[in-house]
Amino acid sequence: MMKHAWDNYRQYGWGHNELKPIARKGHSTNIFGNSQLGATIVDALDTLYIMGLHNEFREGQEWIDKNLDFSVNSEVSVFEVNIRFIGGLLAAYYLSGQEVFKIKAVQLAGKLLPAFNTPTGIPWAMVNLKSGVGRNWGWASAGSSILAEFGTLHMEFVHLSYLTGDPVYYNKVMHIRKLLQKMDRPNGLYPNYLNPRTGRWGQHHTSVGGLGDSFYEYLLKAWLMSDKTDMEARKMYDDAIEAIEKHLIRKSNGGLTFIGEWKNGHLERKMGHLTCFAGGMFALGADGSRDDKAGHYLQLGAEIAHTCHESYDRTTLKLGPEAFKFDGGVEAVAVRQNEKYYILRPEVIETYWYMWRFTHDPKYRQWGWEATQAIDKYCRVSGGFSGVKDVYSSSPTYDDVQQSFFLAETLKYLYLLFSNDDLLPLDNWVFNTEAHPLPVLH
Ligand code: DMJ
Repeated sequence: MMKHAWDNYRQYGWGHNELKPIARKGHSTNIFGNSQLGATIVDALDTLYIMGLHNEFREGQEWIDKNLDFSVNSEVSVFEVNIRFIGGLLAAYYLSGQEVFKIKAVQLAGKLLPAFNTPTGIPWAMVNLKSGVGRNWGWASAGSSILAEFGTLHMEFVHLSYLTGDPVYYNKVMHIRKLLQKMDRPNGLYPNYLNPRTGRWGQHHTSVGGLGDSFYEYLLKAWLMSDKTDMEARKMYDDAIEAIEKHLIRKSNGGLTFIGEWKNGHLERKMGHLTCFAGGMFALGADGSRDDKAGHYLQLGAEIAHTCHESYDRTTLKLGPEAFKFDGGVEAVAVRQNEKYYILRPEVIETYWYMWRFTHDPKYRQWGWEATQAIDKYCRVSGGFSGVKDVYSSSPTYDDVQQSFFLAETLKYLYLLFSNDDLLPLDNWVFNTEAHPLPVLH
């Protein structure tokens, strides 16, 4: 499947950010700006390396060496470029030892730094790589920056300081952490929106899915990446998770544990596909948890994995919808038409893989195999892999996008699920939110 995805991108989309596998041409979205930055190449590199696809890896390296240029007049998402490009380049560097990846990662990081020039030091969501001018998404509450965006820079920036000896990157992300630590949190929850001019929260909406997700993930992973010495990060994670469990996690009438969303004092009984990553996060954070609740968090991870598997199993295609409800007799099923799509996302498989590593219960491989077969049956087209618009329809239509995270994450987690534990052991490696492995800094 990796060969099929890569070879078609190579043939029809080379150098573009992503591939349209049906139109057989390049594709891009506003997160990458208007330049051809080869997002799929950078995102896929470490997966190619891990799978032993060394010729393909070399092709990617050559393209990066000769063509990847960040001095372009293009406005990109700071978060997306950090997790996919800086994360991808750093992982490729650590795995292969090739200097070019480190050099490119540092060059790119330099281009992101102007985004931090705000009155509070909370970065803008977007920055122009040439002019350094930053701004926020028009749709975000009251000109706010997004928690999951400015809160998902820590791992990569700490590694940049480690590799260059320059503390500038470290200082930027520690400043964000200190600022967050000082703020009042309604019910102990972090709202998704924070205004970078005033330093005040925007709308009180809390989510462990889109807009919030990887902020919590990076608190835990900051601790793991520091060889469990960064106790401040661990405490922030523990506090946040306790509040989430109290206010957001519920059991449905049918006995399915789900994580809802908090909107202005009201719990919305809806869970996103993105939220399913949290099963793996709870399992990963079990060891070292407060009051010796390791068994509890492993169990919570297993319950989320089960719920997310149900969201796949209750569809026609056996692929999970973008969001599903637990309301009015409905359990783990999408209700609105615009929530029925599957865009090759990794989160459910990511959770299967973590649960497999921690329990070796064969059901996780079984569930991963079901997902593999469904993707290969319904998302494979002759020009690559495509998302589908309705997982409840037996004749789905394609969205004609092969997302770069399909190669970075979905296929990597599947490969790891069926590999031995000594391939990237979790004692030595921490995966960034785009599944790029970075070493623990002992
Ligand atoms: C990826 O880019 C990352 O996993 C991110 O944290 C969330 N969304 C996509 C995949 O769904």
